[in-house]
Amino acid sequence: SASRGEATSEKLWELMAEYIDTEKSTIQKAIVAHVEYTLARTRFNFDKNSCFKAAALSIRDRLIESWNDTQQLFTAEDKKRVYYMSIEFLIGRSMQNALINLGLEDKYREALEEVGYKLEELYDEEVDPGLGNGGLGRLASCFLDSLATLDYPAWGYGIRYDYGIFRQMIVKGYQVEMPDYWLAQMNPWEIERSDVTYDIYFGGRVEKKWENGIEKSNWIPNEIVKAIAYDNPIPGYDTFNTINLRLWKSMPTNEFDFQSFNQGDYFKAIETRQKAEYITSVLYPNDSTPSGKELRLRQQYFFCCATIQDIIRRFLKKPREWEELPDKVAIQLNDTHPAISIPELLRVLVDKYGLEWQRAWNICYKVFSYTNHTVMPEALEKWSVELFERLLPRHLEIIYLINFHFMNQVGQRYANDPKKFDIMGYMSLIEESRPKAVRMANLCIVSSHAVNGVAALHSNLLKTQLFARFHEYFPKKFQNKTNGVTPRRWIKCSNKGLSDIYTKYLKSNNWLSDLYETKNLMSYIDNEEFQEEFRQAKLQNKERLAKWVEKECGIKIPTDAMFDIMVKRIHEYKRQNLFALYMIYRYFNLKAMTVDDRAKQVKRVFMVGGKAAPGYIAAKKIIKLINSIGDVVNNDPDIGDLMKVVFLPNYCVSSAQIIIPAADLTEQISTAGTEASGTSNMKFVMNGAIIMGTMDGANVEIVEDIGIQNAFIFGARVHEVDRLRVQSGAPAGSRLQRIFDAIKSGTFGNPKELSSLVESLEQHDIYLVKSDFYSYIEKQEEADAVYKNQDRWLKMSITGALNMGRFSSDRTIHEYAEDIWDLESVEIPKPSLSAISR
Ligand code: F55
Repeated sequence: SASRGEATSEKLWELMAEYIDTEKSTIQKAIVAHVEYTLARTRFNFDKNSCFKAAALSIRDRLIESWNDTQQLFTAEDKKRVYYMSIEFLIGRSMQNALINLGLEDKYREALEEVGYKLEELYDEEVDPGLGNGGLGRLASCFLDSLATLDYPAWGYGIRYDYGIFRQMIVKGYQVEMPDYWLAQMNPWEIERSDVTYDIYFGGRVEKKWENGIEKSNWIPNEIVKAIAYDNPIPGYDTFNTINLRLWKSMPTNEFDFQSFNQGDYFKAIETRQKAEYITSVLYPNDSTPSGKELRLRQQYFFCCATIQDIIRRFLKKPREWEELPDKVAIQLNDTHPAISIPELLRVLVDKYGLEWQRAWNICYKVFSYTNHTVMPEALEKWSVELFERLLPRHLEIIYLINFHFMNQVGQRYANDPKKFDIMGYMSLIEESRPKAVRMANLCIVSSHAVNGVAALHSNLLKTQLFARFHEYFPKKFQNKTNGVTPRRWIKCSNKGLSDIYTKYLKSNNWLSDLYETKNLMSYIDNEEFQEEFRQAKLQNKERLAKWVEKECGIKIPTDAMFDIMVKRIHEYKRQNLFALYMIYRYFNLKAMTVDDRAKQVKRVFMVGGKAAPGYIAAKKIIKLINSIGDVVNNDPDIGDLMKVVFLPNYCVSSAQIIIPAADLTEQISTAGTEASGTSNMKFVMNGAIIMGTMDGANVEIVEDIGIQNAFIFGARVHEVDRLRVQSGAPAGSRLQRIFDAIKSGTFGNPKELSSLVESLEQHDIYLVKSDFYSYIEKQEEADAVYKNQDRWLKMSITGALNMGRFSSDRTIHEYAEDIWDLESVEIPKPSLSAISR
């Protein structure tokens, strides 16, 4: 734009500079122009929603400016870029984030106020794009925010689903899933790139022919679909850099069904076209168990194939040696969902560009790296060989070839080991089961130069348990990259009170780009004014949530009660059931007390939010149980405000921004060794909540930094879990048994539906709910005791919040850039407006 590139017209520069200056009137003009000419509404009569859209479009104009400059400079500088490939990006709303990152929130607020609109109300007009399930998808979005903020040359690649994660409704206590057609209204942020399209092949067969003594493979597909790019600008904070999230949508190709049309089978031809469009229709709502469905594999290949073509096209803009690819391109695989990119890149190098196998392999290996997000073996992706062969015959051959070479090496390495064949069987990319299956994690480990877990504990488990053999074989490949979250969205956007405190006492906004700065405020820990401001900020957040709960659930909750919150996907390993058992325990205790004793108890509001995968029966029953507990407790006149139980429907990024800042206590209670990291734990503590939790995932590192005395830690440690599992059929103990019996006898909901929840604990209890129960209730009592001493509680809460520097995703991304990607930043100079309109 203006200050760079070859000058053609001074006038043009002047006009551009005027259009993006930050005068109030400039902002207003842009908005009104969009109301009239983009949305075709009248400037005298436009509603809140058109005002939102017009404002969003005016922000997008600015983003396009910086986005273009950024891409131009990335290309000119020709530095290495990282491509973050993820089948999910849980972006959440964009307007406030964009304004904050551009430094224009106040300007827009003023500009809109004069036109008669409240900025905060416009924020609520935006749909919340839910193109992800949970932590994994949200992590990808926090990473993009940090990549842009740290000026790294980076792109995100993913899928533009028509239907995001389902909208959860609670009907009579049950989860009901509604389709989330988030594109019903225009998406003001995206830019359709009808010029950026690629052909994607499926099916068919592989032809072989010999050329100069080398066997050549030619894939003859029997299906072609088109991928079309949609670009989403991602602005960095306090920088002109704006990076790109490119999401692919599937479309039919015109050429291909020409045949069917010609043969006169009109309906067949239309059907083929619809099948092509269907690929990117819907996000799979499983957050741990892979579906194994053909359509899912199609989605994976579709977005990987388009992405690899796009990356190679960009690489080949200049004449280069293929060996330069790893100097220009790093590809991070967010779990195994994009793993098919590996054989795809090899296929392109070998079949299309004629590289020898070994040469292609050496290049490929340096390009890819893989992040694992789970230790649970049943969550590892596998694809049946039969399906693979039918859909991607050439890729299956390539996977067999990778495996052939790898198995040779493993065989040599363990030549004299009596367990040689067991070891080979375990490390093979192919599971010799019935049906035979491709192990996607093994493919990723073997073909990447780096493999990382997402918290220290998790990364160690990968090395010692899940991938122990691989670690022995490739000891240097394994790394840890503890997750982080962006403080822009998770403090600044969500918690105005706390943000104002930080900026006031630190006398600058620097903490937003260097979260370690907040620990300097520890010198104020005994300062009463500071304490009072912190307390007030929390209270206001609680009032905001109470309003939201009343509106969404019709339940009034007291804001002088302790807000005890657990929000995350519903899973047995996360143990929402343990939380529910504690609610019942507390309710029974209250009921057994005299009125006088009751009056001395800490008031608590228990809140649970989260979606269950539609096919996950046990998870759905847990939702029903919690709602049933609420029905009993909330309507018991003996209890009143002493205790409330609320299920927060449709937990999503935008509701998280209201829920998390309001928590006093947060439940992070997964069985030790099951939660890879967790990221809401970080968001909660940053916002002043205290963790009630186990020594699992990133909890371990959080308490390392904030001090274990500033959290309530209970339960079996990871080294004890295996031993305890052996005894997990043991009886519950009388206090817990009484709760089990109450559920089984119908005190909370229909026992025909809910007894199975109890029985699975009585019989197997693989997540150690029984064995952790008593240490859990002990810690819960301790939490009450501390809460009674509000001074002490406040200090714990403040100490936690101020010591979370390490859990900014800026720190995480910096480590990836240094240790895995070998990436340098490229800062886009801010165009100086005066220089432009000189
Ligand atoms: C989605 C689809 C499939 Cl097939 C499998 C898993 C998922 C998914 O959403 N996983 C997920 O969210 N994992 C979580 O990743 C977070 C980010 O690393 C971790 O903090 C969290 O512990 C982990 O469960």
